[in-house]
Amino acid sequence: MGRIFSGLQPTGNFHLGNYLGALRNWVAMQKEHESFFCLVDLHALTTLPEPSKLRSNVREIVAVYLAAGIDPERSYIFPQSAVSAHCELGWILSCLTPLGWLNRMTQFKEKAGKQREQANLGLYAYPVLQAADILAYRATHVPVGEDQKQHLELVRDIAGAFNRQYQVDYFPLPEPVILKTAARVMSLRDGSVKMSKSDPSEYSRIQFSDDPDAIALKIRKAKTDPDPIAGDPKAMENRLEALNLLGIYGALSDQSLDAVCREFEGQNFSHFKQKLTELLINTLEPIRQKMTVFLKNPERLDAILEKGSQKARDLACTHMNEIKDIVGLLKA
Ligand code: AQP
Repeated sequence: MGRIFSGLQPTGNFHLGNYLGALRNWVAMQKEHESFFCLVDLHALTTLPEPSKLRSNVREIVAVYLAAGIDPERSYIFPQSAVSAHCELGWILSCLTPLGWLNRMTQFKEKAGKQREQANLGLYAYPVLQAADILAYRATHVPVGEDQKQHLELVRDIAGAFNRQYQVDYFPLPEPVILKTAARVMSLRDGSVKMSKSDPSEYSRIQFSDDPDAIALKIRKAKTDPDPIAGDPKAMENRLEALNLLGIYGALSDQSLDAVCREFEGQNFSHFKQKLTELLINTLEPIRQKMTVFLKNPERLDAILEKGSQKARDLACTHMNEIKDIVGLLKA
């Protein structure tokens, strides 16, 4: 049995990509691993959210976790900011991280875009704090979507740099767990960019807050093409939007893309979209309903966060004392 660490930013607009790429896998993995599921609110600060919105997003995300099937009796749910070890370790690791490694991070390049000079240091240093998030628990497995692959490779590099610098075998090199299906869910409007919270168009993503009518409308409006579905995905290589919808169907119905293409071979997208809408509603509507119930009981959500924070603090603090000893700092 290993130890899992993963997290979502409480930045609102939780979407199908977050669910299929990350959250759904956590639910499955929590049965076999000691699991720490964080709400990475310090990372969210890089977008300078409105304080009251950040606070309400934190509760909303706990409700998302619980409604999707994270079991608070089995797994620990807590806000990143409740455990000061993340920042402390972040500093120690930043002293071991060459700028060249950070300069290669494509997420920073994409998010900073042309405003690179105005981008904040937090956004640039984000992957080092992410390394600290994971290594503070000496986690062995990190279930994420494919867009996080490069950051996870960096975490392994930083863990290795620490072990080499101090001649210890302290940090395990955490394994990214990236599923084959729906590891990267694409925008419903443009199959060449990933579905994301910050896309200005709501029609680009299916959100957890969408009711069945909204889901049906978004799928109806989702971009496709006039050609019928081919029996072999290889024959659809350049039809990115079509492949994305078929991939979502496959992930939700636990089938390979090949199997989905065979099932709908020769049919047009209007029929397929109806089937996809049904499947999405059957999966997401029970989660949305449960979220509403959880959100009506904020005391319970706060108690779950408190319990998770206590456990996370205890473990991370034990590790921080060992880490301080290794690097030559006085223990607390
Ligand atoms: N489109 C996606 N397909 C599959 N997995 C995805 N993830 C995100 N988008 C997709 C996975 O969800 C987790 C992200 O958590 P986060 O809340 O820290 O990420 P984020 O960057 O705020 O989410 P977005 O939607 O990616 O936002 P923006 O608009 O900022 O780019 C991770 O495991 C990620 O892989």
